Amino acid sequence: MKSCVILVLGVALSACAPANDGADRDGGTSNAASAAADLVFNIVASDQGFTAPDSVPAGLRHIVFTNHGKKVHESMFIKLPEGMDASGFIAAVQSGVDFPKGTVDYNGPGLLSPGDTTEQWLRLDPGRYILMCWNEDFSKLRDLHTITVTEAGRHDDAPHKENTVLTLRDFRFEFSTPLKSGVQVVKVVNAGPFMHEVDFYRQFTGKTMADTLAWRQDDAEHAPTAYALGGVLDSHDIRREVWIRREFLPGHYVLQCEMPMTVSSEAVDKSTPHANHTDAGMTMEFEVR
Ligand SMILES: [Cu+2]
Repeated sequence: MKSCVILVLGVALSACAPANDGADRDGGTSNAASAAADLVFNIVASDQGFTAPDSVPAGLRHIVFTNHGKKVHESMFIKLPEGMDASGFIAAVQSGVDFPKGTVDYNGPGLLSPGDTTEQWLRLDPGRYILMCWNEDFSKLRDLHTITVTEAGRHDDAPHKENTVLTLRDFRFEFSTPLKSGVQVVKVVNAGPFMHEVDFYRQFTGKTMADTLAWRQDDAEHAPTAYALGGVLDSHDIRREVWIRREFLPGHYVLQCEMPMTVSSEAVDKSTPHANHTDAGMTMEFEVR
């Protein structure tokens, strides 16, 4: 087991207890070491919820997302409309609504395996937000972490210069230059007009893209077939740019967009399957050497 230390607004927090075979090798130590150089906005997921600051200044924020749970987790920023609190949001989701009326998606780190850590830079506007993991059993959702983004203290953290740009298109992925091994900065942009997201997976030895898509389609029934490396979740404003920094080990990779084909504030019958962008072919496989 490796161990590492992340600086949380001046408070040292021990982190990174890998919970599955080898997931820690993807960047826990190196990412955390680089993150310690400046003040970061730390989000820690567990199987019960999130630990994160209650308040943060607006602007381009440097986020470090760590998964201390036993399950794969993500952390979407969702801006709440006036008059809606976290319990109102939960009630809407439990009624089958993926996009409760008036809420605005603001990106966030995508699916991440237990024990792993990833960094991201994304822009937050003033308002009230909740952190949401869509990889959950919504019937059991009780409490969501609420964050107030303040005008006071507004500033931009500077992302590192990107090594490659990943463009999300209708319905495919395009790198400006091939992704290399090592610690890499990936700038993610959306060419639209659809909203998109990207999840990064490094395949377990011998697994195929079909295996990983099957795992993701029915997470509860399948053992993982790949390490989930923390991609970029969707945003209603498709012009937003997000930077990821993490270590990419040599191996076979799969990208996937799980965005629903229909973005609606109406309740959806979850008992029948609904098409998403993966069904429209928005996947990619490639090798990192
Ligand atoms: Cu998509």
